[in-house]
Amino acid sequence: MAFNSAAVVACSPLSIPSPVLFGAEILSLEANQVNDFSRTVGFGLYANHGAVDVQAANICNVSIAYTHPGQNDKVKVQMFLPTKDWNGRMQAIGGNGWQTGLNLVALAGMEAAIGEGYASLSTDSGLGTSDSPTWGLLSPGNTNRYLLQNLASTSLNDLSILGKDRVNSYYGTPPVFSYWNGCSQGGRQGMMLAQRFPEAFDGIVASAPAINWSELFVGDLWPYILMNTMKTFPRPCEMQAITQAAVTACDGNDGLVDGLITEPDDCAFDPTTLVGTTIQCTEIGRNVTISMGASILTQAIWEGPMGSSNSSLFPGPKKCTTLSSTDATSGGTIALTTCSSNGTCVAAPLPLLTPWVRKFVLKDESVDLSKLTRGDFERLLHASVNEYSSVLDTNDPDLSAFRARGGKIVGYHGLRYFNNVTELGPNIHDFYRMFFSPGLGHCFGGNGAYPADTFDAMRSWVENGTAPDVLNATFVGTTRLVKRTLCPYPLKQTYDGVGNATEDEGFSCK
Ligand SMILES: [Ca+2]
Repeated sequence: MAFNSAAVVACSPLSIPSPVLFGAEILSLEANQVNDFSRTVGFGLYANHGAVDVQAANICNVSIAYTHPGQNDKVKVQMFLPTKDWNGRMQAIGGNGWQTGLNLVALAGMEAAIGEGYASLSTDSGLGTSDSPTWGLLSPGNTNRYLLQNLASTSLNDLSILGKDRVNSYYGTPPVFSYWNGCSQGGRQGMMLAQRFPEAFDGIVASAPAINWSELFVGDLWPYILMNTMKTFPRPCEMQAITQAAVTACDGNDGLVDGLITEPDDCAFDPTTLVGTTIQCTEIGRNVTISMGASILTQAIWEGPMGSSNSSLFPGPKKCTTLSSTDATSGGTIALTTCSSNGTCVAAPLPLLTPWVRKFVLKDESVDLSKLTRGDFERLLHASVNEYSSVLDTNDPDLSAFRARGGKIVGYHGLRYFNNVTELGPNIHDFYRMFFSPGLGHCFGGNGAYPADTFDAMRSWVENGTAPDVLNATFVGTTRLVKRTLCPYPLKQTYDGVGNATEDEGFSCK
């Protein structure tokens, strides 16, 4: 894509005029030339892409600080503008966990993006880069609503406007195409943009989006509530063994024994059949026996939270999904325990969720969450949705404005919301495609295959009208399989029994 490189102005605050942003007051603008920047950004770090080797890039590094007058906030936006070899496009990088961007992962994504020629950018939404919302409570009983609003939505549209404006100031032309790239928090941000600010980006990648935040951040506390009320605290090895047995039992249901379950909802495995089974527990170096408590707990977590009338409050995780993790920051519905050297274990709430419950729902950091009853849980879930759904959740199925402006959305996982959009109108695949990878963890990792071409598939769709019929995914950290083709939901990856599955032969989307 050609642009007149002679029109590029010097990388200096003097030559880049201060931007105008409605509702904001610009506090500062810095611009520094950085030359010969090189870095290898590894596989999985640049969301929805493969690895990128950045070689001797010259960029203009622009930082903007601004405030929304009256809100006492200070938002930082940073942009990397390739001095030469700009590809004419802008790519905004989303956040993860409690961070909206500009953290180490987002910065790695921005650096990888300049290696591909993009003008890249990200925002901290005024939150800084702590991985916990230290800003959440102004005083006991009083939440920081303005910063929550920044996180939820406001800073995202600001980023698009500032980014396009800075690109125009620096290159003398606005970006030909503007893209959002995110997973998890970044996926939620992408869906917020599509729903509330449809003009902000031409194309959006929103993988593993946290769609129903207000429900999810209480709902995923369910295993913790169950463990405490059942007084059952299984070791990680016990939960891993149960999950592994479930995968083994249901693996072949999809026609191929490959360690992956294509249709977890169809897995009828009963964990209580394992009670009394001896397993080797590597974390303590001896054998343990699978308990009735751990089996019942597993079944209850898979079923999802139940209310006082035994009705479902919130859909559970797919059956046979892993309920144990050594990575406490991974999020999701897992039964996390911490065990002392004398062998006793206690339930550990997920670090991602506890600040939400304490600061935003209860507004009191002194509450002992281990004392919560099932009734408390039900009330908390209702309170969270009631107060915050309209602020944070991205479950509005009406994407008609984004569709009408020619926008395209691609991502993997996040299928329940896709069903809701489908109900509003036909031909959803004309602008929105989501893919499912059996066994793939949250954004990256796990046993499933990772689709590193997700972003480029979206870009081709926007620019050439080439809709992605499949995504090409690669298994990471395992030698048993190499690659697997992913299908756009609701089509399912089906193995016809012919061909070498390890070479991705014999699969079709049906
Ligand atoms: Ca299988």
